[in-house]
Amino acid sequence: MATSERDPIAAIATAPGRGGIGVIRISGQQLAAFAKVLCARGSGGQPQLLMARHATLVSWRDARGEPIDRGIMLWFAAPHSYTGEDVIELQGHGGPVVMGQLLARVLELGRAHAPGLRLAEPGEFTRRAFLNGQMDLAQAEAVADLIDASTTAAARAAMRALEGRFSDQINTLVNAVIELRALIEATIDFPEEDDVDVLAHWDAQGRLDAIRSKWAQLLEGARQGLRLRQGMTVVLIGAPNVGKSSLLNALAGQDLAIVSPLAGTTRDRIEHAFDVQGLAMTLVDTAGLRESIDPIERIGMERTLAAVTRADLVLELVEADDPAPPADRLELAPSMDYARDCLGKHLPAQVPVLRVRNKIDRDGLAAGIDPAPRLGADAGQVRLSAQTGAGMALLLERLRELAGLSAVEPEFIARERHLQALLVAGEHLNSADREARESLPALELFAEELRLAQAQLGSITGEFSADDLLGTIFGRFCIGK
Ligand SMILES: Nc1nc2c(ncn2[C@@H]2O[C@H](COP(=O)(O)OP(=O)(O)OP(=O)(O)O)[C@@H](O)[C@H]2O)c(=O)[nH]1
Ligand SMILES: [Mg+2]
Repeated sequence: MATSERDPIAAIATAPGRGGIGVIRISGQQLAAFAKVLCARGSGGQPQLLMARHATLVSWRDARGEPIDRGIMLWFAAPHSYTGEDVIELQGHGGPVVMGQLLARVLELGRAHAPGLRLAEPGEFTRRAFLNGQMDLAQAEAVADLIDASTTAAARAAMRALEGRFSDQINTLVNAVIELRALIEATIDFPEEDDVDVLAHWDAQGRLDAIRSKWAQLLEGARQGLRLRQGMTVVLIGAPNVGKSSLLNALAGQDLAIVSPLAGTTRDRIEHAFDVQGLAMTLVDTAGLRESIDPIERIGMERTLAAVTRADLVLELVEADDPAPPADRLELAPSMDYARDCLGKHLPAQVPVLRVRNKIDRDGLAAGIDPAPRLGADAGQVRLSAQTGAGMALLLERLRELAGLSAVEPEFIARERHLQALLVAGEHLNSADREARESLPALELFAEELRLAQAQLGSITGEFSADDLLGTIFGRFCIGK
């Protein structure tokens, strides 16, 4: 960070736009004198006393004495504040002009009374909270995830991570690794002991097994938390008229896409984000795939295929009475030669395909779900009617399952960074395990693998963290947080 970590900083903390109130936040060291200046005169024109954590009514005026706004001021003395520094909050009326004027006045007064006062960079308040030990790195990330949460389940999981549920489990694991390391490293200095005996004496294998099983649990938790954070993109594909747009409308609960008995109705890609029992899902309706010479329809099909390449799941719609059995890869009817050639090129091998047999009402069939008959890309099939709604609940259940979310809500929210660190830590734990099982194990190597695993785990909570990592993390925050 180019600017000083120690300068006082100020920013509008509320979202841009109009709102009932707007908040300006100031953080820095030794801001008591500045706070007094900012609340110099109360509404009655009398000098005021500012009490920590008490609301004080203040009128703010510009340099000529013209009123800017009247609002509430709060004072948090270090270290009992969000950042761990002295913090001042000004709550005024939430309009962009009045907030802008008030912020300008704060910066102006700061020149004389808060040397170095400048605008805060994105995430800088939270960065200071982390650097001052108010929270660890995983908790700081949870702050941003809470603000960004698009479903209730994601918000709850972010809040639990913010309260330390994830960090506590990481710390428990780190402590177990440290303990085992300490036992082994203490014996390395006594070469007269046989290495195999040392490992057996401390039950190194038993301890390592316990560490690895705790690690596996945490990895699964992080996977679930990551899915919750990232959501899932589901693309609807199929021949024209199978009812893709009808299914989108049914899932979204509103008429988003035009439905008609004419084949080739949808040409543009239509996206809708919604909440499937806590999972943020983006559903993409696409142009039906068929042999066509219509140039616009062909562009639509190109877009369909492009959408497939970034899908987490493909819903392949067919008519309920379609004789083709579910395939272990996406296979299209012979009439869709053109699309098959393109899809073969576009479909990444790992994208699971869930076949949906639509219009069961027309054929008098029952709603139902078939589990995936084989492993691989085939995710099974669901029989339903987008028109009557029969079988829709089964589809939603299957979607959640395919998203990898178990019936219980994920315990905490997680990021790709956490998952990677856990995976690398797991590799070191595996190497330690292999070493311990050697007929002539080397204690140094065993201890070294534990140390590397510990460093990876520690990077999640920020115990070991590089400056550029902090830049990446906090740079994505909003200003004022
Ligand atoms: N009976 C019955 N008709 C359905 C069902 N779902 C869709 N349809 C009808 O099938 C026709 C085509 O539906 P759409 O949703 O427009 O199909 P589409 O796959 O989006 O078609 P394109 O946009 O042309 O690719 C419409 O007349 C729908 O009313 C269903 O579950 N049962
Ligand atoms: Mg359509």
